Amino acid sequence: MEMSHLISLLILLSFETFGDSLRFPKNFKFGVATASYQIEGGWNASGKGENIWDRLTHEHPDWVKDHQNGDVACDSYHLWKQDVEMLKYLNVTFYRFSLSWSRILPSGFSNYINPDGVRYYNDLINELLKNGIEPMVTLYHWDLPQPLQEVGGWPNPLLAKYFEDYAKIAFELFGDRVKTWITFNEPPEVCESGYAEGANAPCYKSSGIGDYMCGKTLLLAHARAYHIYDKLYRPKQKGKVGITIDAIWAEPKTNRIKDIKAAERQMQMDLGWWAHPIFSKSGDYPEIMKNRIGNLSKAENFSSSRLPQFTENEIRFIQGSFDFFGLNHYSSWLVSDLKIPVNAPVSHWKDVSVLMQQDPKWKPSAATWLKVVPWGLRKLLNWIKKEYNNPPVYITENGFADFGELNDFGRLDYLKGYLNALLKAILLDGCNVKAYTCWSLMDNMEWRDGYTLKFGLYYVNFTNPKRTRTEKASAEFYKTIIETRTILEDLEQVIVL
Ligand code: GOI
Repeated sequence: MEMSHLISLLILLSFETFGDSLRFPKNFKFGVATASYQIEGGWNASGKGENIWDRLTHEHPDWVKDHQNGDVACDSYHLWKQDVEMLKYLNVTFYRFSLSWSRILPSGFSNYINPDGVRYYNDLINELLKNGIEPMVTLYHWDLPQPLQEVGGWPNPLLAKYFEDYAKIAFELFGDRVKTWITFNEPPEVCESGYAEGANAPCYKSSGIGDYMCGKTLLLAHARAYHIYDKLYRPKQKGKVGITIDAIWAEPKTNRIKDIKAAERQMQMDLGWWAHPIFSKSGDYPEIMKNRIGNLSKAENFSSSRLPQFTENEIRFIQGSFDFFGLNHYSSWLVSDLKIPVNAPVSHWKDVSVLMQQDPKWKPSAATWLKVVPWGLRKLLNWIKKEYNNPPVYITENGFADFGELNDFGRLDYLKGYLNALLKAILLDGCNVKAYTCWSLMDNMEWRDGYTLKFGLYYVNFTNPKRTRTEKASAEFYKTIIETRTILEDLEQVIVL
């Protein structure tokens, strides 16, 4: 008997014993996620334009840990039928994937639509629907068309309009079949990693300035896409539009007031930066964010706040532009207050002024930033509930990093812990969570980590030209959760058996 079958047998057996555990609500949805640059390959296939990750990895191969790139990745540009078979096997309700902007609009602008790009997504969407799987589509998962970078990228306010043009075309082309749209994946990463820390393409380093310009454009771009859908497409297509924000849980390191305040400040200035303008009653950036950056800017002798302001109309335009709250969550940090001198270089980190550490007792993963802290998810969901009046939340990513083992018990344990915490948040705390998405369907191109870190439920052989996919133990485990709508409590014991 194969190992994976043995495991699934043990899982099923133990359900006999622990069958009474709490269940996910009937209409709760389970899915898995991927992103275009990370899986598709076909980087210049049939008319696709160049994007900022193509440019970065081709010009600076050394930027990526293993000097690899997404030219072929999982080759889903060709192997999408296999992907759908895997999804079918997992029994997911939905599949979250992203569109490659430059595959559809090679120049980034709406002047020319690439028919082969459109055909690719039509084929994928139709195959999903044929198999009873709902498509959940992200419009922007970090692969900006290069021509839009040449004019400055997201800090350029004009990009909001070009994003709206692109979104409109996507709604027009696919909206008859796609009913869940995510405008942006992780604005904090787009603006912080891309324009402040220089970690992700386009690798700009303008912390405390460029990131805030980027943020303003992104929030307006999101709202434009939301409103154009509302006006032109919702009446007929009847879908939902939201945004996916990534957040850590910031746990105060001590119970001193200044650390409790620091942790709250961290939540407001990283998650609240994006969520407050859209999901709060009052709209606009959180007060604490406007005040701190405004005061610091003055002390630093700037003529006005480094945080560019919205007009009253813009505030109203952005406020309420959601049908759901997309949340990506992986891990937690211990946060304490940090005093940074006024004459220190300008940065977002200086604006927030906190120290972030991880508890050495937390279980590690293959990624330094990812520790296993399931209760952090429950606290985060409760924070969102309280702060934004319990909006419908779709968890659009959650997952674990290892080095690719097929018997991925670390991932299994992570999923068990986080799904248990989620169940408690839903059933005991009344958090309005409607969906859960595991990152990722399969191992893929992990941005700057290349192929060194793995998040997949399926293993992908990247040295085989056929990019063969093999199911891991976690795939069986997740499938069982989906089918039983409950979580096995005593998994470790079962495996020791
Ligand atoms: C997802 O983002 C993403 O959507 C998927 O595409 C992706 O595949 C998936 O993640 C898995 O990666 C140690 C300041 C090293 C600068 C500690 C502070 C590096 C850099 C702690 C704090 C953290 C998930 C990078 C959300 C960005 C990875 C957010 C997870 C880099 C660190 C840091 C650190 C820091 N994060 N991202 N980083």
